[in-house]
Amino acid sequence: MHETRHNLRVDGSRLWAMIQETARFGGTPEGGVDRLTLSATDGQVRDWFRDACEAAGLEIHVDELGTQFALRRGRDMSLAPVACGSHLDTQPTGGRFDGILGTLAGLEVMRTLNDAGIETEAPLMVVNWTNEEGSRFAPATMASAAYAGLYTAEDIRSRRDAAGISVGEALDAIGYRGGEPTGARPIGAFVELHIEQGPILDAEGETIGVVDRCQGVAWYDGTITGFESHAGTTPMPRRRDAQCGLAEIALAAEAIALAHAPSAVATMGEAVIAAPSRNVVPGRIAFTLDIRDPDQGTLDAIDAALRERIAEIGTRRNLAITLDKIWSRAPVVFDASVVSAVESATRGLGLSHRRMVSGAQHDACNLADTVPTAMIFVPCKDGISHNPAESATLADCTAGADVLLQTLVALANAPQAGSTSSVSGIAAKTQSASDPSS
Ligand code: HGY
Ligand code: MN
Ligand code: MN
Repeated sequence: MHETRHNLRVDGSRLWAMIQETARFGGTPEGGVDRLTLSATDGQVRDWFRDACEAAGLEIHVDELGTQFALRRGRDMSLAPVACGSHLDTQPTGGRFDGILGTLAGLEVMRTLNDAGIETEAPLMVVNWTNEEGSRFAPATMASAAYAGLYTAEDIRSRRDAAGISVGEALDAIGYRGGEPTGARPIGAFVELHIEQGPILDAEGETIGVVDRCQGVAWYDGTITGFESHAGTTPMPRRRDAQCGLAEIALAAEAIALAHAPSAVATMGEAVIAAPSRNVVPGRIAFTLDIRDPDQGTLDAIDAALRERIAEIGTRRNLAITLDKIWSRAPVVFDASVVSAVESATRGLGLSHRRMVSGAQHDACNLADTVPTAMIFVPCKDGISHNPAESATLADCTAGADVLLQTLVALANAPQAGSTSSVSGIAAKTQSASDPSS
């Protein structure tokens, strides 16, 4: 039977158990997960994911950047797989759901289809993208960006962490430098389930976010060079205090973002004093800035305003300040047909929902460059994320996985001539598949 049975549902308890079970890899006393990409704990969860996928009859393939592709065969293996998934790496202060929900829900969908004996026309696939977070190695979403052709695998493997370890060395250390060229594996469509990581769905009491866009982002590395001097003997007017310069830059970034309220956000997430000492005026500081907004023109205006303010601060304080944009992603509009497939599946399940823009970056944003892509959000409590207090409910995770199931099967059973029109045909198919009344 080509159609998913519209009463087919995932086993939410089984999904919830996987989320709790994998949280032990890098689990923290606060109940969160600290599992930096390509760390030993990331290696452990990758092994767990590989074993669980193989136990579900999926074929595991690993590319040269360690991304794991778990393939479920379809009736017509000449068709590009319809994929889902997300990431299993976390922030150092990560929670149990960011990335993990979307990856494990994909596995749960495959298990549910196995239990129901349903085979799809096109193959399905669950992907664990390497280094979505960008915390240990920049940029974020680096593996899906390389898959989309935005970087070469060689460039990405050369990126180094604060300890000077390269991505290539870290891949080898956990045995995840795969043999498959990055980007070689076709994907027919990609749907990523993720917690919202913002407050909207939770505040409005909606169950599903039908994500049709993602805001743009710019990451900067900055340095401030002043002059180390004695804390007791250096008169205030003669100081070249890098720390005070940093403080002004942080407040300038905040003020510039507020000037573009309510959409723009600015964050100084890292600041490191070289050779810090309580009785030395700081002379050298490295810092980062993360700027986001749904509009590219606004991002460009913020860039110009930042550079102007930093130049003024440097001149007035006699500091040498550099600001390098090391990564940027323009705002993304997801594929209308896949968004419509998500919306139809959500309606078919009778779940409350709304359209929304993603505030966070995701691997889906890179996939959207080359593959029809959309996202599904579920609420997280108070919008908290990148914090051990990140939490979602079993019911919402289950609802999100059900929308993923219905969407994937409808996409996989729609005619895939590889053209946009065939993807738009998917939406109609989804309507009939998921809408009991049709
Ligand atoms: O930073 C982000 O938007 C993502 O959560 N890594
Ligand atoms: Mn994420
Ligand atoms: Mn994240």
